[in-house]
Amino acid sequence: MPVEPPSPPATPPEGVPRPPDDGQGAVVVERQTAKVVPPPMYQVVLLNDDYTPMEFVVMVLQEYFKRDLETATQIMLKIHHEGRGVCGVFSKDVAATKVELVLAAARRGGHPLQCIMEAA
Ligand code: TYC
Repeated sequence: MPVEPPSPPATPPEGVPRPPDDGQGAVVVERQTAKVVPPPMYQVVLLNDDYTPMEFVVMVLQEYFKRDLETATQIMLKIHHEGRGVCGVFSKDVAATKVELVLAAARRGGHPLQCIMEAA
């Protein structure tokens, strides 16, 4: 004999919110305003100086910001000519980690390269 699947409960189980009742036998579903706010984003910026080799900056952009050689070279030249340039935009934690990694690599290499993060 086939077994019938259990029918769903007539009322939602404990803890499950119910739609409001309008008192006239109709169920009113309220429109929810969007509550999900996107996380604040931060841009990681490299600053120009007179001593860090161009090749090192290009390597940083490739290694830590996953830029291809052509894009990395363009960004490096923009920094060289304009004083600063955006490497990428990230969540707060990721941006902070990138800054730490870039500064650590620069110090290991003996370069004065500066890297900062700022609200995007
Ligand atoms: N200005 C440097 C030079 O002439 C190159 C450089 C580019 C340094 C970008 C830092 O963020 C920088 N060697």
